[in-house]
Amino acid sequence: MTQTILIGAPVDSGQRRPGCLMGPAAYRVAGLARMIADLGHGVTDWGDVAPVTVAPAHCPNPAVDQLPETLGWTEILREKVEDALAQDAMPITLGGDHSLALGTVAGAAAHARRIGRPLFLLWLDAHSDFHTPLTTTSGNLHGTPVAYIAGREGFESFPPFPAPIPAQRICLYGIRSVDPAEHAALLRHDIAINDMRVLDERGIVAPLREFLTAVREAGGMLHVSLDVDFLDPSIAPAVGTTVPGGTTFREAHLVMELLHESGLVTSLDLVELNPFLDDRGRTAKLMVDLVASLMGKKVFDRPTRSFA
Ligand code: 6HN
Ligand code: MN
Ligand code: MN
Ligand code: MN
Repeated sequence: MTQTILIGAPVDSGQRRPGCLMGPAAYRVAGLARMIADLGHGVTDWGDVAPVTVAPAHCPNPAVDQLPETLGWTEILREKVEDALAQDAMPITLGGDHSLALGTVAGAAAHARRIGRPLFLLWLDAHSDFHTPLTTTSGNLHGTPVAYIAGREGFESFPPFPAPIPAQRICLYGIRSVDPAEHAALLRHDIAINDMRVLDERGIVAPLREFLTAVREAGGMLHVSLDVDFLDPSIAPAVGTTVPGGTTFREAHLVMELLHESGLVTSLDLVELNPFLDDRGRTAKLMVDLVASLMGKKVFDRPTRSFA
């Protein structure tokens, strides 16, 4: 049994299509807390948090949008996730756009540093989110968290990331849309890039098992950041940045089932759900079902009998 803490993060400053701020409400309506409790876990809902007000910030790249708002979210979410982990609970942050991971992963990293354990990051996403505020052309800061977490330069207006995660501990999974500046930067970093080409060829299981083995052998903590667009848009339409060729229903569940079996996940983000774009709640419900698999829901508790 796991103690979970739900942190509502109605963040929409990381991109420009309104709607992500309704994400936490949609997860609650879809029954996230009830589902977690029914699986036998503890669940406490901290409600929605609000961003702190920060001093005006400047960025040399004029394209960058809503920097002070994002800085305010980063600060409060770092604090909340660190607090939840300090209570020995698993924080589940209900987004909100992906810029919230600037804060949530910082909180996990601060906690990991304090207790002396290495932190690993699994990024389930169509995008690499490896821009810095200096390289982004869209100006949307939801495209930047992995670069911040990996300790890239260009985040001078942000608080220094606590103990940046070495590239070897970061795994991108499901990637199929990378901007030229991100591509060039990724070539200079030793991050595991499991793009859809790799997953098509090797299958969804093998690369994940390899990563989980590395986490286990290092005695690591594992933060999982799940972007709705990891999923194929045909099953998950409620996201502003759909990219064709995403994971199927079963592939995504299998990822969650393996994560559950590993027992390694210590914190989780659910990001980029835009309920305004949803089709009768189906994306919100699918995300809740995926969390159920991650928290141990399965069809049978014993393996099927072999007829060999
Ligand atoms: N996400 N690379 C594009 C940009 O605007 O920088 C898309 C970013 C998507 C962000 O997946 O959370
Ligand atoms: Mn806004
Ligand atoms: Mn993302
Ligand atoms: Mn994405």
